[in-house]
Amino acid sequence: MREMNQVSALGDLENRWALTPAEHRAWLEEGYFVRPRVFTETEIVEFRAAAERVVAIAGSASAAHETASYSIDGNRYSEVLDATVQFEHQQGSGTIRVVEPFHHLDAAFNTMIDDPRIVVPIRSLVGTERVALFTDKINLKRPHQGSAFRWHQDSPYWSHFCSHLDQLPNVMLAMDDASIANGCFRVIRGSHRHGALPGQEGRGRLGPLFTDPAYVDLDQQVPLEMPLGSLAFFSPHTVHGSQPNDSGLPRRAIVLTYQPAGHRMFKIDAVRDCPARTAA
Ligand SMILES: O=C(O)CCC(=O)C(=O)O
Repeated sequence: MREMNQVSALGDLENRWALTPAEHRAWLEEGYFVRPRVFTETEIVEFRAAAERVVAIAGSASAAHETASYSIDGNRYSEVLDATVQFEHQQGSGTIRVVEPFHHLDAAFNTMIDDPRIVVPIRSLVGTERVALFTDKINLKRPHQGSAFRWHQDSPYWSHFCSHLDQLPNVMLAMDDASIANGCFRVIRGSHRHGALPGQEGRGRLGPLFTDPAYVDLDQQVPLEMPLGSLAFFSPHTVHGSQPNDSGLPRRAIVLTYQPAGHRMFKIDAVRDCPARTAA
């Protein structure tokens, strides 16, 4: 009897976090949707602490392995601990802007990847019964120094590596209240419908990864102001970016990207499948 109750409770969880018809429509038509306050403040405080632990070890490893550092188009990167660490763009800055991937650097994140609040809707967006992690990033915009992310799609970045580009949904978790003032995430509504768009050829090595402005309809941009704990789901083809953080408040976020089960991750040569669906 107890076992039956447990199965039924897990089934309820599946139903509770399932994609709604409105979300499914928004996904198809607009290329994104937001679920506010999915994670509690207490959980987010723990994730922030875990994120700062990851940043501290990534910073120490980068400092200890100077030879792992390199520069592209004037920006500094470091390859350490099976992760790519990006530094802020100001000359000589030691402030970390992005760590990708990071889930293997703290147990709290390895558990989060399998959370039904994320995995249940993600299965519908991938379109398979079982899903796996593709890649994961911590994006940090520190007060008064977090730089902008230029308009881009993720699909061109992954296109040389992956043949299931249409099945790589992203989910962003807000670890701080995100507002226009602290450089919230922005999407171009409906831009995913055109697939992978032309990049900016002749604008440095990274230029081709940024979307040609002729294809970015700024009238359709939506700043995703959202309270901490919210999730923003967005398509790999959705053009997105953000403005600098000129405020005195941080804007930290996690972005997870999933794929059909059984495929290796983008930067780590291993398969990281999520648990199977629980029968209702
Ligand atoms: O965090 C942001 O504002 C932008 C994130 C982004 O563009 C990305 O992770 O691809």
